[in-house]
Amino acid sequence: MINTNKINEKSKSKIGLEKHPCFNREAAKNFGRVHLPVAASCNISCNYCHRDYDCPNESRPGVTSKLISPEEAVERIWEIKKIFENISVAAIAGPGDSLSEPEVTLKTFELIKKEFPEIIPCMSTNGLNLINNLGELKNAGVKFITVTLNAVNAQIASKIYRYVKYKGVIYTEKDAAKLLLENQIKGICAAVKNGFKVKINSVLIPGINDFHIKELSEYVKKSGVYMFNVMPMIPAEKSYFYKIGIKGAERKDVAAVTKGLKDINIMGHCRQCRSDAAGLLSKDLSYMLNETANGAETEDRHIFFRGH
Ligand code: CLF
Ligand code: SF4
Repeated sequence: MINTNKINEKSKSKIGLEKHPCFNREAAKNFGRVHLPVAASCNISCNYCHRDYDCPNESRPGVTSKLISPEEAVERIWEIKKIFENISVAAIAGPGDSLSEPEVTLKTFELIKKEFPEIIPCMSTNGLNLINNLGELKNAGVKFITVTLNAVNAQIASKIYRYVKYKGVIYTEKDAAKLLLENQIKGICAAVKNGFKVKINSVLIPGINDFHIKELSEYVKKSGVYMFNVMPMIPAEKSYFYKIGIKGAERKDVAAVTKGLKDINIMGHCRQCRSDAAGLLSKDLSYMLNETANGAETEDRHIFFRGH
């Protein structure tokens, strides 16, 4: 395990690592994040996903967040700060992919930079369109990026993705996997080189990539990525994997595949939070914001439906 205490205190403070609840377990005790569900569409199709729900790459499967505009995102930050003051991070993590339609995501970050210069902007993505948007993300003040990378082998990746839509062309099978993987690696390398703090999320899929986690971790180590987060797959209802009976993974499966990994900063406190999560990682307050926005709380606090 990398000793994060060794990181120079000054550089920590400059990028905000000391206040990021996901990139720093200690910070999670006091600081919270707010997710801004502005990203509607997705440019790829993962076999464990169904687009009635949030992107399961960083979200709780089966949850549907209400889509909001960039202006409403700013309002959402004001609202959550009234309830929980220690919001240090504002992030975009769905409900689709943050960079499928980058204009909305970039506009949201621009508005945040003007209104809340003290808040750390963070974003997660499948990585297909990362390399094409890094400059704009940097200009918009983004410092923390998470890329979901489920394989570093195109053969394995081709079992995880059904298609990839890129620059107006739809790719399938091995072509889709190869293109996605190439763009993910290019995006990750460039992000690290340009000073972003990068985390890699890998969804653990039994029988598909569980035997591949060690190889993935080797790539993470040599890439200069800051943190590695292995998440158990819970296939969304109606997803391809769900239909063909591929079982999800559990936390104990994650523990088993990450146990022997050395010299790597493994995230052990991820909550697979929803794309509109708000507050401490350990205490989601999004239902309070949703009550305000919707006028009334839905029966199941974890599920409410998109207005589009
Ligand atoms: Fe959100 Fe992700 Fe930024 Fe954190 S979540 S975009 S890095 S601010 Fe955190 Fe939630 Fe786990 Fe993600 S607990 S799912 S790792
Ligand atoms: Fe679903 Fe994959 Fe797109 Fe996320 S990146 S919304 S999991 S298809």
